[in-house]
Amino acid sequence: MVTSALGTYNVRLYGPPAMLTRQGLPYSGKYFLKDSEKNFTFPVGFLFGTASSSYQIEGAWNEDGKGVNIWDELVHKHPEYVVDRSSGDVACDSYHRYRQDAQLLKNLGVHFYRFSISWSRILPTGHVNVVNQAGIQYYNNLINELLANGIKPLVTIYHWDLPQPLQDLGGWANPVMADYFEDYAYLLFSNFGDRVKAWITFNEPDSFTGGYGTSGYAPTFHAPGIGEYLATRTVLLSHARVYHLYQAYFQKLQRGKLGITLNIHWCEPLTNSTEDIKACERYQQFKLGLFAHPIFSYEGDYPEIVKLRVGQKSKEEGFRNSRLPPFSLKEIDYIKGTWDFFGLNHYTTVYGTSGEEGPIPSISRDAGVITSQDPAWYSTGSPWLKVVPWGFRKQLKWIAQEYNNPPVLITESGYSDLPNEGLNDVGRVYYYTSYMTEMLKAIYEDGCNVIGFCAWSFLDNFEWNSGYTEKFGLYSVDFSDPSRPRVPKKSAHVYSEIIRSRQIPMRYRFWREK
Ligand code: GBH
Repeated sequence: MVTSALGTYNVRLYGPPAMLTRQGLPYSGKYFLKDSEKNFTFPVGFLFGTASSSYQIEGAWNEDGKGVNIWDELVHKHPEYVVDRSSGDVACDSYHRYRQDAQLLKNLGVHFYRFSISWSRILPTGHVNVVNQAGIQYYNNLINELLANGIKPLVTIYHWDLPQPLQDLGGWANPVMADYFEDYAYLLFSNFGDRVKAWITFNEPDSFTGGYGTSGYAPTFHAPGIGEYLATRTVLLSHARVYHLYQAYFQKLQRGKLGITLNIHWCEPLTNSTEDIKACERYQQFKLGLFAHPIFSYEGDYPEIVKLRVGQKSKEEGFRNSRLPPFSLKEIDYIKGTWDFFGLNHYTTVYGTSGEEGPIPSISRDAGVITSQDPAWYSTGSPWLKVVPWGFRKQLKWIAQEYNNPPVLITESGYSDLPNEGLNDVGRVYYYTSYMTEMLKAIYEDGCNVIGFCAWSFLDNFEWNSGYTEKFGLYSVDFSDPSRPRVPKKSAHVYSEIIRSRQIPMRYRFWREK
């Protein structure tokens, strides 16, 4: 039995000492055997899981009293936003097939399953005035089924599917949303907290706040350089509210852990010029630091460089105040330290060079970095996703140095099938084995405090604006068959072997890097 930053698990815990500091990396690695065998073995207590999200897998979009959320609304009213004009109306039908899902997860051997709760399924109006008991029942069933199969639930409270009635009030651009998010979280802790011991408030705010700027994500509200910052502010305050709520009313009894999941690509300087090195640092600060600095740094608040650049640009553009609304000292203090672990989604790497592109105003111009990728890097089925294992190690080291080595849980990492890759998904096998090898180097050689790894995704599913054209699953799903059969890909077998042996299998240790 071990108690890690993720809760108590039935494995022994052993990890690198947390002795990195902001000043540097004093950790020498001398406590770890340097032989190659050790370097391909996971620390005892390291946890494995796989992930999904409600809108992407559940289906049953209008069943048993569920309300309409912003993705239902987008795909029904504007099917042109999804390349194959598909929707999550049925998706993997996990609403009806959760028992089978739990069985497959058991076969995989994962310690935990990361899934998200559909706010509208529980609160159809978005508010607590109407509680949909069928929704509560569904998540009770899922949680109980997982626990019965020896799998711990890791619950994401918000993975992008805001109730439409709350969007009609402005969604995350409206600070009042913090009240409603707190009400919703209170209900979740009260109903599920006796069995759920690990919570994530938000999945990837950098992604979904894009829905207030330039991206095709719901609510596709276009206010670049303004909307994202308004939403960011509300999301950070909402996260802090829920952390404090849990500490004040639930922690003593339920003893769970709570964190947030942030996403970031590693940004490698295109040249070794000072300008490019600085540009890549800005990339980290604008995309990760914007959310991580207020929560995980000693000082709190947005990163200095972000406040400085948005302030300057806003002035140049004729705004009276910075487009990045400031936090009060009280708010800075309130947000700071609201974490038990750092959830990280990491997929890929980009090159960064100093320069400005995009609309005026925009976050992209505020950041002042132009990104590209190397055509020589291995491709996947997603244009943005290249297989760059070494970037993962650098990213982990950056986080350890910047935020004093917090416990990092990899809440997502994954690969989308190349066309016709089918069940023999060797590209995904390479992705996972090479990324995990780099992660082990970060743990053993750099002293990074990585506590677990979660593969995105459990099943092929509804990949947002890409519909069903990009497949991230360890299991393939036949979306033309009403019974949505799930079949393990080669990578599912390899992942399972890794979890059971706690090692990178010998035959995958010698990939040549590109
Ligand atoms: C995650 O986002 C999500 O949490 C998950 O729901 C999703 O299924 C998974 O990854 C796979 O994508 O086409 O150039 O506009 C990953 C981060 C940020 C990646 C936005 C895609 C759009 C790139 N995503 N990005 S582009």
